[in-house]
Amino acid sequence: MTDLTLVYFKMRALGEAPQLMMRHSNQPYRYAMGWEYFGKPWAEAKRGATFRQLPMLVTEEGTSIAQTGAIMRYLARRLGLVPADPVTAALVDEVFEGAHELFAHFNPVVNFHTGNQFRASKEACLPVLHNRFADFELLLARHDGPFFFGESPYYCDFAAFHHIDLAHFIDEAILADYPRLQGFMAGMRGLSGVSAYLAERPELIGVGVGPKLVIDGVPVPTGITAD
Ligand SMILES: N[C@@H](CCC(=O)N[C@@H](CS)C(=O)NCC(=O)O)C(=O)O
Repeated sequence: MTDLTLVYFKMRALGEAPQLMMRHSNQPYRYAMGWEYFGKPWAEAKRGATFRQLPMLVTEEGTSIAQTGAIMRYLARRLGLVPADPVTAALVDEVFEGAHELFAHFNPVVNFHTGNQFRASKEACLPVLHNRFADFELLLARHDGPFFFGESPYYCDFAAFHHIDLAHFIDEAILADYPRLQGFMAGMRGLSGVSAYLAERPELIGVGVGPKLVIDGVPVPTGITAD
C-alpha cells in the first residue's frame, strides 16, 4: 500500500483540477514530480508512463491511472463528485470536456512562452477563450448557481475553475462581460478546501518573461526536468 500519489511536473496546468478536488474533499494525497516518482530524469522515465505523459495518479494499491479525464472521473466517483443520474452525469462530462479542451490552447502559453512568442500566442488564444467563456455563461444560466449544476460542485467545476483562473494571466479583466462566471469563480474560491489549496500552492511568477513556480520559497523555472 502507498499513499494516493499524483505525479506531474513543475507547471500550473493539468495537476490543478485533481488537487483542487482532493483538497475540497479532504482527501489526503502525495504530490511527486515525475523524476522524483520514477527516480530518474523524465526523458528516461517516460517510457514507463502510460502514453509517455503525465499527470498520472497512483492508487494506494499501486495502480497507475493516466489521462486527466480518467483521473478526474476516478476521483469524482471515489469522492462523490459525480451525479448518480446517467444523463446529468453526461452533462457534467460535457462541461468537463469543454473545459479540458482549453488546456492545449493556453496552458503552455502561460507556463512556458516568453517575449514575442508569448504575445503572439496570447492574441491567438483570446478569441478561443472568449468563445468558450460565453458558452460557459449560457451553461451556468441553466441552474441557480453558483456552480454549473447548482449549489454544489461536481468534478467538472474544478476543471473549469482551473482554466478560467489561469486565463487571468492572459487578460486580468477576461471575465468582465461574464457575470455568472464571476459568481462561479467566487463560489469556487469560497469552498474551504479550495481556498486553502489556492493559498498554499506554489505561486506562478514571471508569466510571459521567464515563468517560475515558487516552491518552498524558492523560484524555480517551470518545466519537465529537475533543474
Ligand atoms: N491527454 C493528456 C495530455 C497530457 C500532457 O500533455 N502531458 C504533458 C504535460 S502537460 C507531458 O507529459 N509532457 C511531457 C512529455 O510529453 O514528455 C491528458 O489530458 O492528461
